[in-house]
Amino acid sequence: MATISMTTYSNPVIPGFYPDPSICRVEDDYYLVTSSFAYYPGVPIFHSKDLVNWRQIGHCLTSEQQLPLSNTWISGGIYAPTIRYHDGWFYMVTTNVSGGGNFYVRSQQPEGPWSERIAVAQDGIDPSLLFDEDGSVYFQSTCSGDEGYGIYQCEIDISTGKLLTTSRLIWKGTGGAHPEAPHLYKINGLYYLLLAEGGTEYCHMVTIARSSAPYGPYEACPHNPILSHRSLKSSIQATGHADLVQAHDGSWWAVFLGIRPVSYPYRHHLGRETFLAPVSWTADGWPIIGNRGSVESVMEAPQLTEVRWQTNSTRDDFDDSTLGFDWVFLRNPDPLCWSLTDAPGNLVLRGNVTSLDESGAPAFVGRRLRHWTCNISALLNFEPQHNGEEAGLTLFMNESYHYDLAVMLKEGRKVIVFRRTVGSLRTEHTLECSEGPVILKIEAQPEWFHFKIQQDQSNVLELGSGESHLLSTEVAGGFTGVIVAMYAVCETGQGTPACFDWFEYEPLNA
Ligand code: 6LW
Repeated sequence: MATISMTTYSNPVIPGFYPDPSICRVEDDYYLVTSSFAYYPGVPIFHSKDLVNWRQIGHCLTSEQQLPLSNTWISGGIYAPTIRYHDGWFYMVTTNVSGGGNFYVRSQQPEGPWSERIAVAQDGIDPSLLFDEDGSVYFQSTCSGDEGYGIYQCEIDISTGKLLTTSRLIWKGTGGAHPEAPHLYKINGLYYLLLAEGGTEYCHMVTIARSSAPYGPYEACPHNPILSHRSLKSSIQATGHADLVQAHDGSWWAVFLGIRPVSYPYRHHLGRETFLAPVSWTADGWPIIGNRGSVESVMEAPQLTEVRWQTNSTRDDFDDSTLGFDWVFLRNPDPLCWSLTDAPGNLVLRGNVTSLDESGAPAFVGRRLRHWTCNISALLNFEPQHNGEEAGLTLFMNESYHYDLAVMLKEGRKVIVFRRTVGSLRTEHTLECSEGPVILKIEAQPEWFHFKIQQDQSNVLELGSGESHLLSTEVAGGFTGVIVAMYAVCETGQGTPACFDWFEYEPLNA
């Protein structure tokens, strides 16, 4: 670990589809979790010593018992998580909107293993926890209850998740749409309730209120919103869904989600990403995020000793017995569809009947697209035997919006297919392909993706390109971001082994 003093840092601190961040501190260690929706394992957890340099140390949800996802839609599954530390235990509370509702898992080590699900019978999403000095544990979530839509709270027995009190409305926010993402803090004897309002798009904002008692009455901050880019023409938009943390040097910081639209009209395809900003306190005791509620791409760094982590190699040769933390499956994976041992040094995928157009669990191993400009490539050994079966790479936003570059058996011939699926529209280009390995290449630029192949050291051939904005959230909808994945499909259900020898992801002018 290198340690140097920092002067500035760049936002987002965790690029790519890592939304709804929540953070906690244990002495001089920081831990952060984000939403994961229909991807598995769920709830990635990151570690930092300086709030700027983050490394993923695992996932909180790594079993089907913790995370049942079958047939959930792509933006279903796991919504916003909260991570808190108390009395030697880490708690991660979240919602599976596709089964089970609010629950938490706990662990004495942040890297896990985490416990089985502990359900909490309060409705809604965006759950959070406050451990009070008197031993009370307050559970908040945003829901529509018998007192209308807003932030509800109850007390729970943290050893069982059981409710000890009824759920009561504590604040409806300042009047913005969708009051959500509550976090309750006890600071200098007062209870501060942080919210997101306006919806997670371009009207997003962070608001706050405080009270001398946990159930209120809450007085809204006169400086609200304490963070919003809704009226700014900034390269960073939709800032909201924040969590506060006091650093070990006493300074205060906020992590929150934001988006980086590529061009105008605004369209973003990397999803909602995790940003960092300093928090200042007004003379009348209110926190303000960033520069009077706005943030920049480059900001003054925390006065903490910088600790950089060894950066991941740009190439994965699949020589390990397990997949790296970057890799995710789409819903709970079929164990027969992937292997790191059938052909050592390869990731082997076997297509099942689920195609990329269906909400199931295809043979699919992917990672988040985290840069506007990067070169992606993979070496594939695949001699398809069943007509129609294919294996290759996909830039996947959801089942109706994805670009695929694959080796396929079409009418008995081995071809390369470049396919664009954009809503109800589909285009397909094919090119004859000889036997033997092929390198599949995707060159990502801010506004375009270029799809190329190379065989036998021959020249690189471009099959086609696709606009990034057609895979953007504004076009495709949902809460996720583009995933680049290796995949395989076979209508017979027993696909020919597709051996990915290596996968390379090289950011350019990051
Ligand atoms: C998250 C909630 C939200 O739980 O979207 O729009 C949900 N706001 O805060 C998924 O990110």
